[in-house]
Amino acid sequence: MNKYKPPKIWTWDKENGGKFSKINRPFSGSTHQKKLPVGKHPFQLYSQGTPNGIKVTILLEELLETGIDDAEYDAWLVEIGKGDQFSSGFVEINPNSKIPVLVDMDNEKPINIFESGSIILYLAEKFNAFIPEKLPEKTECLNWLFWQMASSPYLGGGFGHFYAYANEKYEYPIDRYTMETKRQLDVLNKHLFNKSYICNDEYSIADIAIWSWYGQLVLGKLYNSAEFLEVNSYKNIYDWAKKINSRPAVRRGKIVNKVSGNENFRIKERHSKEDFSHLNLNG
Ligand SMILES: N[C@@H](CCC(=O)N[C@@H](CS)C(=O)NCC(=O)O)C(=O)O
Repeated sequence: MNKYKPPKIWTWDKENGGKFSKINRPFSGSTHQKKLPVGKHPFQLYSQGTPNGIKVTILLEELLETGIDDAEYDAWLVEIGKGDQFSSGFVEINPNSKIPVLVDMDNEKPINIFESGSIILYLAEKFNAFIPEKLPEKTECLNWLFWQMASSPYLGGGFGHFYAYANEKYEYPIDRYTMETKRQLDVLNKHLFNKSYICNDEYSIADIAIWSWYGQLVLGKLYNSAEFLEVNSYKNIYDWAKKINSRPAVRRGKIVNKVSGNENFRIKERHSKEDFSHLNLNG
């Protein structure tokens, strides 16, 4: 039986907290002065290749794939494990100190966009692509985009944190968040029954957002948890995830700003399509 009794007032214990204990703090703001680099393209992305980060690089690569050259971008690495998200330059464009952040320079005054859902919605609307035009279909797409934004914190911050990152493993939070993660997988698996894509049989930003978390999870790419969660039992998600994984833009987008995994399939920074040319991304 755990003897912990919360004190009257919580105090910050710097050493207690697992993988991110050295960088997370109970307040906001910058820890050091540093300007952000700026490249030559219309979009400047400050990010890391996490599931939230790759939503944006996948969409930018999809836009480029369809011939929209105005979606050219520089992707700068913000290494969150090293605390780069607390630089003065980063906090100026996102007071919440979380990647990804996109800056649209193609405007009288640059537009800062944070929250991955807001970024991909902005891009889809700006280029009128990967989002349905008519309100009923668009609403269906946004339902699922917001579903992902609201659901994944239970998967990442809940399940992923306690199952994979926490120093000590506790049954209570792992049970609670595994239950919720499996419930979400079941919702998605049922939704994808007899469907090619998340909304209206049309590949959209909802697919990109959901694939980055739940697609990768079911393909065994997150938290070393495939067996524990029995991801193979979610057959409709698996088929959909495989299909999306084979798209050339997804193959490029998912490796941008990556700092972990196979070293041969990582692009630290992306400044042009040539950055991928030495890689065989067909396998
Ligand atoms: N809801 C936000 C979440 C962003 C987020 O949590 N980013 C993580 C990486 S995936 C981060 O920057 N973590 C750094 C930190 O917590 O200090 C979004 O979708 O953009």
